[in-house]
Amino acid sequence: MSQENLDELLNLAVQCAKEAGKLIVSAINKEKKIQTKTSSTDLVTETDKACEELIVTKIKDLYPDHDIIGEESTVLNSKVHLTSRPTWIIDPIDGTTNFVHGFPYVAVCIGFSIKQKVKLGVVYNPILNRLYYAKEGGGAFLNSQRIEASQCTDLTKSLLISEWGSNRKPERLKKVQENFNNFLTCPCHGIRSTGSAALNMCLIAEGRADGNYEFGIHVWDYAASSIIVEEANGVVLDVTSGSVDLLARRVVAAGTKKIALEICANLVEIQDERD
Ligand code: LIP
Repeated sequence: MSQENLDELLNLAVQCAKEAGKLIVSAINKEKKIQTKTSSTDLVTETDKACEELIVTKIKDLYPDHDIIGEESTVLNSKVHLTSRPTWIIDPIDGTTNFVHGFPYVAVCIGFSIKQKVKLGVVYNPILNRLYYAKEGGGAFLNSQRIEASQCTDLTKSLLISEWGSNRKPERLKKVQENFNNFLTCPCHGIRSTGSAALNMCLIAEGRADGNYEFGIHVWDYAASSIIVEEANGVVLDVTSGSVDLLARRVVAAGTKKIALEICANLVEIQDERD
């Protein structure tokens, strides 16, 4: 795909994210219709659905032959079909629990892949007005300013980010806690959680924190932000230390390869069914 085409697609993704952002801004302080998905802590609202519909309609209008994977149009517990074809990967609201509570870490995520490789990504927090974007080979940006990941190479001087996740099965939670304990006793300087996997990764891209890991997320939570981290000269890996696996439902992101590998080495693995 030529640079011009990639620019066109990036512009479309930004436009879609901004339009969806308007719906989020107008709904965040109002009463919401909340439904649950896989458990009582996995939420969806009418605004998630409206944002996804808006984005999908806009994309289909211009690129009817492209594939689309959207969080809310993916049937629960069904497999995601990420092929080599041009594919848009959409999370209309990453951080739905935050949205429900009016906690301002929510983001529209739009990624685009070809041959299962992410070519561009947009992550937009309309509440805090933070628009992150990147395209392959073009650097990463926050509100038009170039961003760079941190240079930290010492885990004991790092600020990490991770999440508890929405799956609260006791045996799983025990492993999540074990991972928090490992890094806290390492000791890293601290561990933060925003409640949005995508915004966590963007904080790595802008060098506000040094390392991030999360298990149990889905392709729409980390596809767009993965290229933003990479284009900010950060590192994105699978927890096995290999290349990132978009369907593995887990990711490690860091400013440097050393921190990324040390996070991988210290993690207790949590098994989730692949997307
Ligand atoms: C959320 C993730 C968050 C994770 C939650 C949830 P959603 O995505 O971004 O990091 O811990 O369990 O999956 O459902 O708000 O798009």
